[in-house]
Amino acid sequence: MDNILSGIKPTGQLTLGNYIGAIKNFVKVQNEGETFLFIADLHALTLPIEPNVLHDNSRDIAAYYLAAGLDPKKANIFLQSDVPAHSELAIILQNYLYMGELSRMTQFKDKSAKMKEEAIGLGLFAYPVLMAADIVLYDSKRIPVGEDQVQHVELARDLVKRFNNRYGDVLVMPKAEIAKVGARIMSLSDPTKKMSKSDPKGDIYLKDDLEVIRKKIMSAVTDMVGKVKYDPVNQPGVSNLMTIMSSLSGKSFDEIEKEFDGKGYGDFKRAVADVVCNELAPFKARYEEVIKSGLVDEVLSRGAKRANEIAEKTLKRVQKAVGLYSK
Ligand code: AQP
Repeated sequence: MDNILSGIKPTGQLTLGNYIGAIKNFVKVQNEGETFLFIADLHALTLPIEPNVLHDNSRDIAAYYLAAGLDPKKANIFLQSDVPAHSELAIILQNYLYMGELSRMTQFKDKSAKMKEEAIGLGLFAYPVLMAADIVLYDSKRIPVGEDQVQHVELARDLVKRFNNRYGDVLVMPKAEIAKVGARIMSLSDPTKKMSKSDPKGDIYLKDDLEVIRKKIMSAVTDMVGKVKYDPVNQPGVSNLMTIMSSLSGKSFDEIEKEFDGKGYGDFKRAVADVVCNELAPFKARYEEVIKSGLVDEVLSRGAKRANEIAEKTLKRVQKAVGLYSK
C-alpha cells in the first residue's frame, strides 16, 4: 500500500472548503495506506501571524482531524515544526528549483499581488520548496489536495524528476489526487473566487454556529436565471451550492437538477443549508468532545515520533546522495 501525505496550514479558522476539499478525503484514504497528515505551521509563517493565533489554530486543526474521524492509529497527525527534517531537507532541495518556476506559482502571485515588493518575505516565494520537502519526506505516492494545491504538487514532481535524473532513484514520485466533486469550493459572496480561510468574505467557517451557517447559505449570491442548473460559467453561485450539496449528500448534479426542477432558489438554498447543517452538527459536537478529552497533545506527540522515524531516513538518503556525509 502506498504512503499518503497531506496537510493544512493553520493560517485561520478552517472553512467548509478545507472540510470538503481536504479533510473529508483524508478520512477516506486513511484505510488505504500509511497516512501522514501534518499541520503546516512553518508554512503559516510565510504571512504575518500572531504567535498565539498560530499556536491555537495548529491545535485546532488536530482537533478537527480527530472530530472528522481520523484515527491516530492509522493516520499520523503531527506538527510540521516537530519534524526538523522538513526544514533541513528544504535547505537542500532549494537548489533544485529555480526562481523562474517559483515566480510562476499562482498562489505566490495571488498572495503577493497586493504587497509591496520590499514586504514580500522570502518564505512566501520559497513556499513550494518547503512543500516539496514535506511531500518527498514520507515516500508518499498519493497526495490528496484541493485543486489550488495541484500546481505545487506538479512542481514537486518536476523536482523529483530532476533530482533522480542526477542522483539515481532517491525520491519517490508523488501524484496529486483531487476529489471528483468539491475540489474547489467557491466564496458564497463572490463565487468566482475560492473560499479561503484568510479571506473572510463569503466563507463558511467550521466554527460558525449552525444558525449563522444557515443565514450565510440563504444569502449566498445566485443569479437571475432562476433555474437550478450546473453551469459554472453562467451560474457560478448556483453551481457552487450544487457542488456543496453533491459532495456532502452524494447526489449527482443530474439528481439535484431534477429534484429542484420548477422550484425557486429559496427552496434550493434551504435544502443546501439542511445538508450542510446535518453534516456539521455531529462533527461540531465531536470537536467539542475532542477538546474536552485533552487528547490532542498525545496524538501530536505520537504522530511526530513516527513522522520523525520516516523523515530522518529520507533525509539521510538525500544527504548521502548529494555528498553530505562524513564516513
Ligand atoms: N475552497 C476550497 N475548496 C476545496 N479545497 C480547498 N482547500 C482550501 N480551500 C479549498 C484545500 O484545503 C487544503 C488545505 O489548504 P491549505 O491550508 O494548505 O492552504 P490553501 O489551499 O491556501 O487553503 P486556504 O483555506 O485558501 O488557506 P489560506 O487562506 O491561508 O491561503 C488543501 O488541500 C487545499 O487545496
